[in-house]
Order: sequence, then C-alpha cells, then structure tokens
Amino acid sequence: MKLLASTVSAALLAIPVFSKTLPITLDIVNAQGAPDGFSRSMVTANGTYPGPLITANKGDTLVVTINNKLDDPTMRRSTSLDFDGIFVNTPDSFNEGSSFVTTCPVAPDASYTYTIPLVDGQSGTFWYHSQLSVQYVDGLRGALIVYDPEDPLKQLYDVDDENTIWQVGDWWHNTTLPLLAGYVATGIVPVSDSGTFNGVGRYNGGPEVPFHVVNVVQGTRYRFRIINTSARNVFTMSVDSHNMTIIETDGTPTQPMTVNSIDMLAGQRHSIVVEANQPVANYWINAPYVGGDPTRNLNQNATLSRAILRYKGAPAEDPAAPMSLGPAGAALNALVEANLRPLVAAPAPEPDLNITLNLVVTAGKAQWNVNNVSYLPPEVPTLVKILEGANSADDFNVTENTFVLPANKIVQVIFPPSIDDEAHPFHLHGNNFWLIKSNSSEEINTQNPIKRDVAGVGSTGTIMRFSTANPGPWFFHCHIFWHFQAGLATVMASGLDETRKEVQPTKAWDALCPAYDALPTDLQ
Ligand SMILES: [Cu+2]
Repeated sequence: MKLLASTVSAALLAIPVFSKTLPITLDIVNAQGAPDGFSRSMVTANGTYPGPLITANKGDTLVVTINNKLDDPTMRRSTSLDFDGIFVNTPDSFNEGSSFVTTCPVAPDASYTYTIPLVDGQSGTFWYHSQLSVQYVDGLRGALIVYDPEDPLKQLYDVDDENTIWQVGDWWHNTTLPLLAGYVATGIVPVSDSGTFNGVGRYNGGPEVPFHVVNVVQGTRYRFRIINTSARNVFTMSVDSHNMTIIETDGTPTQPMTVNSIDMLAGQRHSIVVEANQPVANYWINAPYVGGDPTRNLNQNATLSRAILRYKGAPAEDPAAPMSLGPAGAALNALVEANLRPLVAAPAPEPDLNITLNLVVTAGKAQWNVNNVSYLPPEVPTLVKILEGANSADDFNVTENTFVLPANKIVQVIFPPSIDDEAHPFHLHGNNFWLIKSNSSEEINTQNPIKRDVAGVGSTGTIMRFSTANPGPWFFHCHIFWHFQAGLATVMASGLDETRKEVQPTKAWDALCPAYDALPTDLQ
C-alpha cells in the first residue's frame, strides 16, 4: 500500500499543477439540528453543522456563491461569509466578507458570489464563518483546507484527507438574538452549554450522543488539522497515549515540535502529526474547554467534550480508560506558543511605526473598548467610504476605531499587559502578522518569530508586526465574537490611495448596501 501511495504522489508531482477555479454553492438555511442532543434551530450552510468542507489547492480561485434563504426571526436574517485566515489581495478586498468594513451583508432571498483567488502560494488550515454580528454562534461555520501538493513536510505523514480534520467549537442551546439581549442586559458573556467535536457533543443530563470516531490504522501517520471554530471557548487538545507533532500554525508551516497538549483560542488552527504507534484499541481524544464561569450554566461539562481514536481491529466501543482532561502534572508537555518556529526562519522587519492598543471593559456592561473607543459598525462600510474619497482618520466616525496607515510600511502593534482572566484572540483579516511577543512568554523574538493570524492578548502583553504592502481596510478584532460584538475591534486601513486605484468592485457588490439598507430591521 505504502509503495503504491508514494508511486502515485511521485507521478502527481511530475505533472505540472494548474490552478483551477472552484465553484461552490452554499445555501444558507435555517435547519433544525441537535449537535449535542438538544434540538434547536440553527443557521447553516446546506443544512449541516459544521458546514460543508471546502477544499482547494494552493493557487486555485474560490468562487463561493451563497443563496440566503434564512427565515427564522430568532436569529439574524441577513448574512455574510468570511474566509478566515485566507490572504486577500487588495483588488479582491471587496469580496472579503467583513460586514460594514469591506461589504454590506447579503439580504434574505438574495444571492452573492465571493470570488477569492488564493495568493502568495498560501496553503494550510482555514475556515469560513458568518461575519455578521454573532451569527456564527448559530452554526454557520465550516472548514476550508488549502492543500499544497509540494508540501515540504509531506514526508512526515501518510494520510491527510477529509477524515483528518478536527473542528472543535462551543455550542449554545438558545439562539443568538435572545443570548445577545441577555449579554446586553447583564454584561455577562453567555457561557456555552457544550462543546462539539466535528459537530457532535454532550451536555449534563443530555442524551448520550455518539462521540465522533476518528479511524486509524496501526503503523500509519496522520496529519490532523485542528480548527477551533469557537466564538468564545479555549479548547485543550490531547490524545491519550499519543504525542502530537505540530507542523502548521494558522497556515504557516512550522519546524516540527512534539507536545502532548495544545491550547487553542477561538479562531486558531494547528496541523499535528499523530503516529498510530500504540496497541490496537480505542483511545480518547480529549477536547475540554474553558470559557467563562461554568457555574453560570449547569448544562456545561467540559469533560464530555471529546472524540474517539479507533484503531482498525478495535471493537466499536468507548475506550476503557476514564475520561480525563488530558496530560497533567509531570506528564504535561504543553505547547508554549512562544516556542513555535516557522519552518523557514526569517527575521521580522523593523517597524516603521508603532500603535499601542489598550483593551478595557466598561464595568458591568456589554461594552469593550480599544483605546477608550468601543467599535460600532458604520452604516456605510469603510471600503465604500475609501472608494468615495476618505483620506484621513477624520473621514471616519470615531466609533469606527479606524487607523489610517501608509502603504508599504511595517506596523508594530503593542498590547500592554491586561488584567483580564481570559486572553483575547486578536485576529487580523486578509494578512498575517509576525508574533514578536507571545502572551505565553516574556521573550521578545524578532529573529524567527512565527507568523499567524490569531494570537492571544492578555496578562503578559503581546506584540505583533504586520506589513501594509497589501493595502486595504483590514478588520483587526477579538475572535471572542461576543467581545467583538461588544466593540472589541479596530480597522487597520492602509494605503487609501492605492486601495482606490486597485479595487474595482462589481455591480453585484455595489447593489448590496442599497438592498440591505432598504430592509426592515427584522430582516437585517
Ligand atoms: Cu475578547
């Protein structure tokens, strides 16, 4: 088998790789579902949670058409899709899906096609989700994998396919409009009822929904691609009796690093290699989570968040081992984010300018502030204002928290230490950043920092650098979407003149804002 596999891949490599256009249609529909055994109405792509897997090869062009058929009034009726972590060149920025930054949402009974060429040879593990308010909490999330037929780390694994993707996420029984109203009334972020692993989970007192099963063959090495699709929770990933060798972080190939426990914040991704080198049996894949005070939601039981690694030949039953939260004490060999190194070492360029961002919550309120400003989506999207001639920060509302930056510079963002108990996973759209200082360490690393697109901001401080060689209004926000919705967001708007020159939107895009603005509030 192995000989055959390597022969086939060698043959494939000999054939020139042509980039393709990949038409994908997603019907955005309300569907009844019970991922953790509790039946509720969801917002879905094609009726499933998670949504359909999207795969591409590097250099392909995604052509994703959404047909908005949402009709449940307990959730948002309009929608918009963001392709999280995908580099988007300036000319394509209008198709980037960020409501009120680069586009208006798509109205009910309307369709829209996002055309996004995959650029810069980017490959790796990504995902898509609604980027309208907290709508993705209702289920509109799915994996997007970009394969590299010439992956430099290919020799480290045998299998990397649709069965080796692990999507973990927080899950709520209520729909988002009432949850959001509760958050606004109390200032307390909703605590999830459960966690899901590839769309299934359990909660206290709920039915014993069968755990997701990952089938493996002894002696084989698997590339598992882990995506934390949460809107809040941090998941801690481990596999009983197995190590995990990290080879990718948010689309960046890494120097292989072997650990046995990985904390993943909302929006973060890793590829790991797991070798099925243990006796034929069933093993727990542990995926406990944290996110807020669990005593606020008695349904929550993080120990029930897990899946089963089943060797071929093992019986179809639960592992004999007790359900644990994963390695602890002396056995723990956890990922330290600051230790991640890119496969290709490169120093971060020196910064041309510095921005300091202070994150502060308004006590007792559902309101977060960046440098004393709580972000509010404008009525006219940032990109529309730029195309209409906006030239400086004064041309945007104060509450847009928009930083106007020159093109072709290196911007250093400094987050001083904050006093919150939860780290905020800050996410940059359309680009990634050099992580100069991780929240996990006091170390400053300008020599070979990891590049990623989501990193935690918390008690020790975080420093990032990004390039503005790819101008545009790029959303930069907390990926705890409750915080995002409460104002924890900024826009890094670089190269306004260049953006005007390069962006030539379609008539279909031009029509989105008038259509959305004409909707009654309950259809927005
Ligand atoms: Cu946050």
